[in-house]
Amino acid sequence: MAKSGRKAAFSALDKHRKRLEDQPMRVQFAIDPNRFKRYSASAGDILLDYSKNRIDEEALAALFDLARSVDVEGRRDAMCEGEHINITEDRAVMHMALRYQGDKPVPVDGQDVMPGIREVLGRMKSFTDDVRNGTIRGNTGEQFTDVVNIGIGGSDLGPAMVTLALEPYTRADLRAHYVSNVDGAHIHDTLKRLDPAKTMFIIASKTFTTDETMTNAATARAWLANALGDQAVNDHFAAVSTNLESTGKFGIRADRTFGFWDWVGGRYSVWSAIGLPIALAVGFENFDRVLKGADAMDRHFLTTPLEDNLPVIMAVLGVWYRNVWGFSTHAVLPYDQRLSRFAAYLQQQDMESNGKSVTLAGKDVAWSTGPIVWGEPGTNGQHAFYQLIHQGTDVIPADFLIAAQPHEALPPHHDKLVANVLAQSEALMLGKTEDEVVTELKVAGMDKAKIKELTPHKVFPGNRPSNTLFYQKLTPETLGSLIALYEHKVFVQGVIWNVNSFDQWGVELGKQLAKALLPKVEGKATGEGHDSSTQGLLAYYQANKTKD
Ligand code: G6Q
Repeated sequence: MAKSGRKAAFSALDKHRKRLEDQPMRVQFAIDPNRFKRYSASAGDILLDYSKNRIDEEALAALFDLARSVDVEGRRDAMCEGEHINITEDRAVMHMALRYQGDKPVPVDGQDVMPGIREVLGRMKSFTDDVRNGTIRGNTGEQFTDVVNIGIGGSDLGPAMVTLALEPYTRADLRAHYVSNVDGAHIHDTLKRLDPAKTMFIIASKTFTTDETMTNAATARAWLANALGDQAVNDHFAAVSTNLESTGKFGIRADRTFGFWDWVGGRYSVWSAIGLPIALAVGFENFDRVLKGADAMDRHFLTTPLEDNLPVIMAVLGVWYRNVWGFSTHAVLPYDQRLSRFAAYLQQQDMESNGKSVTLAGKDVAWSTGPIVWGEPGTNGQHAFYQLIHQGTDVIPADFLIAAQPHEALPPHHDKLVANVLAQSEALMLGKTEDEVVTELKVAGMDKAKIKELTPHKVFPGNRPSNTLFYQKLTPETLGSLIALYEHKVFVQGVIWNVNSFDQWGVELGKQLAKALLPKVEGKATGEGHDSSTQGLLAYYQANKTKD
């Protein structure tokens, strides 16, 4: 579809918005007892209830028409077939191959990538098995008790999020830590509790050039060598990278180096050897279950008609709110404490992929693209920012996530958690009218004048949209499926917005900027040529960096 075509398509959806403005969800629920049945779908054990959205059959049909008209299905097939859909980096986008469970060849640039993937997975299995069973030990013969993954962005967020999510599958005697920030506090506070003789480091970097990671790796190496001698580096370091020359130069032996490929984007790399710390923490079998769960979602995405396709449904709803209703943020609210880093993970996934303002053809987009994604687990969020979601001036579409079964037998915790998540989405949808508030206050025995004064403050507009994702239990398979679900949602939205979801020039810019400023910060060069703000801040730093 041409650029004007997309713009026209978003405008054409406006008539549906206008119609639905007069039909709040609470009215639609009242007149249609089948609304939940009509607007829910599932994939495996994941149920998506999207009935609490500002939609009706006509609006939804128009949204699926839009997805078809921009050829979501064709673009999806192009991705699977290894086309270089990441056009600015001239790369294929093949993270689905990393978790593919079938036996067909998966060609990229004329070569089947599956043997290479399986070879690395096999090596990951034997390495992680041997560390976990004590066959591979530290330089002094001690069994490893702590693994420190040093990486940032895509080489950190995925494994850190997954390790937290799969806590029930971890062992108390083998802990995973994640160091990412170049702020020395991060590595300092991590290492201060660790014993070098029992600590293994994984240096995770696709490029093996990222400054934060290389700086942290050098500090870790010095810490280890200082305690155990230089020769110990050999036994205590592993690397995950596509740059095998640089891992070798760093001194990491070949049999402790795990490769991946340039057709895996950083934020899509948790399925690759970047998952090594996950496999160490929860065992390779459980890591493999994550892959299997993701593959199951891939099959769903690739084969289910758009109308029943979870990622597509979530994608078109997101486009509906972003481009037709003008809502600019999207909240991810897991009622699952172990998904406490899920929103942060999705923030990268979504905002780095679709935070773009030119089309694939390099022209300015004439419509809004990726929303601001944010969130925290419930119920904690309820005692903080939910106020704004209920009564603020912005409407914030939200995804609630909840398991039917907890991992721990601690009644009544889980029933209470479920009661809270259901109560929130219901309250957001229903709101509370003036009449309801007045009746409530009268019943509470309040006098007329006070009721008049208080009522406007206690009214809730309602009609605030949400999806609920209900799953049986947060198992490795379910987690894999959930991550893949959001990956595909972001992909579909990128197709609708006509942007390249697979490059990240804003991130690359950050990698260059600090390098140029460092000599000036170190005092080896003056700040001349910079704006007066930067010069003033540099001067403040020089004056204060060593002051008592
Ligand atoms: C992800 C981004 C970015 C990247 C980091 C780390 O898609 O490109 O977050 O993962 O900048 O890069 P390296 O793995 O190369 O160190």
